[in-house]
Amino acid sequence: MGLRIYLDGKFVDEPDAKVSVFDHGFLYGDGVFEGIRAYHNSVFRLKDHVDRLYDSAKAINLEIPISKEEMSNVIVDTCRQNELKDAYIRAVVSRGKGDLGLDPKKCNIATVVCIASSITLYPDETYTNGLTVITVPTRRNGPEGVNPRIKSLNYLNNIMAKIEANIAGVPEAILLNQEGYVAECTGDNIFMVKNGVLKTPAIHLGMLEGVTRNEVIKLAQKNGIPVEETTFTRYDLFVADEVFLTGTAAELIPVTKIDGRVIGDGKPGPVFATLLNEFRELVKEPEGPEAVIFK
Ligand code: PXG
Repeated sequence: MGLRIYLDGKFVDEPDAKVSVFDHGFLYGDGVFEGIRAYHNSVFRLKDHVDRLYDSAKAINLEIPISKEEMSNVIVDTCRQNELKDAYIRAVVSRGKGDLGLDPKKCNIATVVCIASSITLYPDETYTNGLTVITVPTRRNGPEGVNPRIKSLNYLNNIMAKIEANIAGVPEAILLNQEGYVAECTGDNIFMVKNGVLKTPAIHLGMLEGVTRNEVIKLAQKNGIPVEETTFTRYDLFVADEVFLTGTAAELIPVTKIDGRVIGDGKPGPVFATLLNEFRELVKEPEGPEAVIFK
């Protein structure tokens, strides 16, 4: 059986989940989205993702035609409809159908889509051997343009960086910000460890404030690992003891080579191991007020 997709108020079969070619999400990349995971019948940090979706929409002056509560129910119901215990969920809100001009005034109502599917992960050995990544010429777009905190449907900047990684034959790219400081990767945030201190770029340097990033910061604090949200360069990454990435899909993934430099001893480090372990514990048996169980 194919997927059941939520589209503008109802669930339809995948072949019927169609959006107009006049939708400004298609014509202009005008819209916002979220990538969310469910573990063991529970949507992970649903509130954080829904809040970020509505903040992204607010920032681009896009009115989402359903409430946050309705959106949360849509996300959970999409998992139920597809009988998925573990899922990768995509919530998309586009400006909706307009005319060929870019003016969003012509779009009467936003299009709301929710897809829940299984997830494709990095192969197991990546978690034991680590990724080889590069920094790329494409810079993270700064807040003077489309603010990178907005999870917009305009991912071309990140896609350019991904293409540069593809051409170099590596799976991920590190983007620097306009000033040359480390920002993030194409779909993941970045962390480094030096002398026992966990460091990640401060949000104001221009990046998406990842849900996973924030969880990892909390887990580090809980485990007595000092954390700094700070500013660093490629040099700091080259001489780091450990580097790893965080994101909804990848969870935590180690990086063992950057621009040809071996990081630390070339193996995933102890801080990474501790935090990955803690993170996997966190998603194992969802409980507490933040767990939305949909069994
Ligand atoms: N930075 C960017 C630019 C992202 O798009 C993250 C960081 C991590 O955030 P979370 O909240 O997931 O911890 C993201 C989100 C993909 C893909 O297919 C990944 C994202 C978005 C869209 C597609 O790899 N990651």
